[in-house]
Amino acid sequence: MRREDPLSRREFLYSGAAAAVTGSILAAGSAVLSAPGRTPGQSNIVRQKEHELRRASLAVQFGDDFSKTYGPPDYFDMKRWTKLMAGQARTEGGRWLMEVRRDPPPGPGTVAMGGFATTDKVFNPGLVGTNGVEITLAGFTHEEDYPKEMEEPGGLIQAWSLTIGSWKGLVGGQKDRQKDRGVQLHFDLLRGDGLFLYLVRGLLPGDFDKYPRDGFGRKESKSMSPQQLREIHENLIKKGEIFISVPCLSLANRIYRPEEKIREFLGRSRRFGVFLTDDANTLYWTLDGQVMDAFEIAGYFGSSSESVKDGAFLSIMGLGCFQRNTWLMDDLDVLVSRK
Ligand SMILES: [Ca+2]
Repeated sequence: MRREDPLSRREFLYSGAAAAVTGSILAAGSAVLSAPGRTPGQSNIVRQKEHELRRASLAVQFGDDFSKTYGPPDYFDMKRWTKLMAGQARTEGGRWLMEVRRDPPPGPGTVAMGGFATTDKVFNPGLVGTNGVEITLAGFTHEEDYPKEMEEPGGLIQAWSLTIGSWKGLVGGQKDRQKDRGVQLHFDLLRGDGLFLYLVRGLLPGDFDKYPRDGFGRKESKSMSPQQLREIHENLIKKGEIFISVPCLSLANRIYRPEEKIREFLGRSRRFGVFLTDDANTLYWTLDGQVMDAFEIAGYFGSSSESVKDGAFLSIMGLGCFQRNTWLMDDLDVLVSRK
């Protein structure tokens, strides 16, 4: 693990392989797909109504209320769940404590990363119909016994993600960058800077001709300072544009600041949802049951239908700068439509 700096932190968020992605994707040839865009001709009220009707008709394909406890050595249901990187877990009081640890000393330092994926593909074969996931994130805790001057402004406090993909792990961590397909909701909490939330899909070769790109993972960015890289990235967010931040195509991005807004967002139990509907041609995310952002991603999964022909995995991962980073979660539902 490297000592964190904003560039390596960015690479960590998306699996540590950012710089290697571009070449292989450019070499993959162009895929036929229409440009993603916000779902047209729908007011939020209509979109919400449609989501509620759709949601009510879905079946729980895979679920966990985390009420069972498990003994050593894993303290978790290792039949249905597969550990990713430094992920550890246990259930306590009917909830899921997902933990990522690193070596001492305590306090902000090297970023640690890990999580869990479903052992099996828990979404519909071919992602037909509607496929979604909802989980309650109740909180994040870490050790407090460290000198407060260790808290450097701009440093990553924590990040958390939900990924629906043909592989286990984050977007950027796919084994076959040409064939694998996945979508992801994630947020990064940066100290003194803000909470950055993203709805993304994996990159395709044609994306580089269509969308602006930030500086992360570019050779020519090596001379830029971390602040310059952040500035380019945040300017694209502020414009509300779809943009490339390798290895992701960022569709929706939201910044929460100042601290009160962040506390309002993360300071209580929130229910996050990611849904693919219309045979995985539309992607949206929900917060406490409300549709937040929706995008047409027609042709994205279709450009590699083999990748999800048996369904897809759900991965839940966390990154944290502390020695003990713990996410408290509950009530996971993988929801699918039945033909
Ligand atoms: Ca529970």
